[in-house]
Amino acid sequence: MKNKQEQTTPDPKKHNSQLAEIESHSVRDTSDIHKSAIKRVIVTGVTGQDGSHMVDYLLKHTDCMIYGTIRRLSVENHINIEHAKSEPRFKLVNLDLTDDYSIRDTITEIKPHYFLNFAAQSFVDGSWDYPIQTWETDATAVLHILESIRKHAPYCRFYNAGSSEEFGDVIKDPQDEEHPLRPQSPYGAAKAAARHLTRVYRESYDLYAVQGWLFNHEGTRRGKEFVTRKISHGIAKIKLAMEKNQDFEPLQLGNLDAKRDWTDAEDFMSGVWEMMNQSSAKNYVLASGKMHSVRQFVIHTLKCANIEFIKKGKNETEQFSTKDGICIVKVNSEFYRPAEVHKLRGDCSLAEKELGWIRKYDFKKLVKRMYENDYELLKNK
Ligand code: NAP
Ligand code: G4F
Repeated sequence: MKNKQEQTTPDPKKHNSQLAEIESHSVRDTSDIHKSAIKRVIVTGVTGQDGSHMVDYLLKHTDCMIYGTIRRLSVENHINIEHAKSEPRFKLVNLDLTDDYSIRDTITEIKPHYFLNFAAQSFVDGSWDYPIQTWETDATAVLHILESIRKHAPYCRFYNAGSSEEFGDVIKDPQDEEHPLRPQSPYGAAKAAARHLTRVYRESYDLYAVQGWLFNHEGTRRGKEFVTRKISHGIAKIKLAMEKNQDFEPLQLGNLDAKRDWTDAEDFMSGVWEMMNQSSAKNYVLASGKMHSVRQFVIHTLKCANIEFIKKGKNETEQFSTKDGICIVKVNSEFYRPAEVHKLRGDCSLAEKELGWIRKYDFKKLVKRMYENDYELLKNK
């Protein structure tokens, strides 16, 4: 693994003096930017799953000063970063990706060494409902970031969160860095456009700009509209109702045949950070190399919950019931998508070889972790 220095836990004494140094510097002064003892990292999307995990990763493994961006919402949603807010090396700043002034101002004010862009309209299904907003957030905003970096902070290393959705209608299994982009959704198309822009800026202006291909990654901070969390949360709720002898509504899902390569989100953070700290910029696939269907995710979660079930029906009539015939999970075609990515499985051998990237959690551990977390959360509510 490269950049070992960045990987160690910071010495608190050294750290406080470095913090004092950073406070005494005007961030507008770029003359000694490379001499600065502490690197400044902008992380967008810190209220979401990945941004918040990246904040935790950087706090634990580096000395960096972290600027986490948030946008104004009517109701605060800081649950994923509440624990980090008291950290002196973590600051919240306002940035909305749909406002190019706010992107430019944030970059000119902070003069970051790294800009890690995790913010996005990240829900594939939603991208058919609001395609323009998806394009503006996931493609146009990336262009604004690249332009601001080029003009105001060309030394800044840029990461954009790319997706296996860009591979879309896949033509080989597993997919590696050579697989063509064949997106199937407005979301996938926007991420593919961002990929081209990132490459064009890297090649035209010699920027360190990368867009990794991250396959699905999940965990206890996953939004509840994504299928894994919808299942872990839905089945935990049903289990608690069963324990209290209460009635419950069945969990309703769409395409159970869809197959994904699911990894624990925490495992991806070291891979992203390594991608940012190579001698030259290169895009890598991060994935587990294992593929499971949505149906298998349901079955493993039911097993974690110790719920015995009988499976019957096919396609739109498929359902999982208790031995007494009470429906637990059923298909609802309302959750089918206008176009589906049927299967995704990543080949991460390049990242393993060149970045030394390794994972801690496999599929079963991930499912167990998610189910147990939701069960405890609901039980203690
Ligand atoms: P997430 O949990 O949905 O988080 C998205 C973040 O983006 C939230 O913090 C959200 O803020 C912020 N955001 C949305 N619109 C914004 C705007 N206009 N201005 C500023 N911030 C905005 O997503 P995630 O799972 O962490 O994914 C992180 C990134 O990786 C995304 O770019 C996603 O497309 C990509 N990705 C994810 C996966 C995966 O499996 N998780 C796989 C491949 C790629 P609010 O809280 O205010 O809404
Ligand atoms: O959990 P999903 O919504 O994730 P999806 O579409 O794969 O996208 C996620 O992974 C991408 C990486 O490949 C990211 F770029 C993206 O930001 C996001 O994090 O759906 C997974 C599969 C789909 O095939 C969907 O049709 O599950 C199927 N599914 C079946 N029933 C369902 C449902 N998906 C959702 N959300 N809800 C259902 O009820």
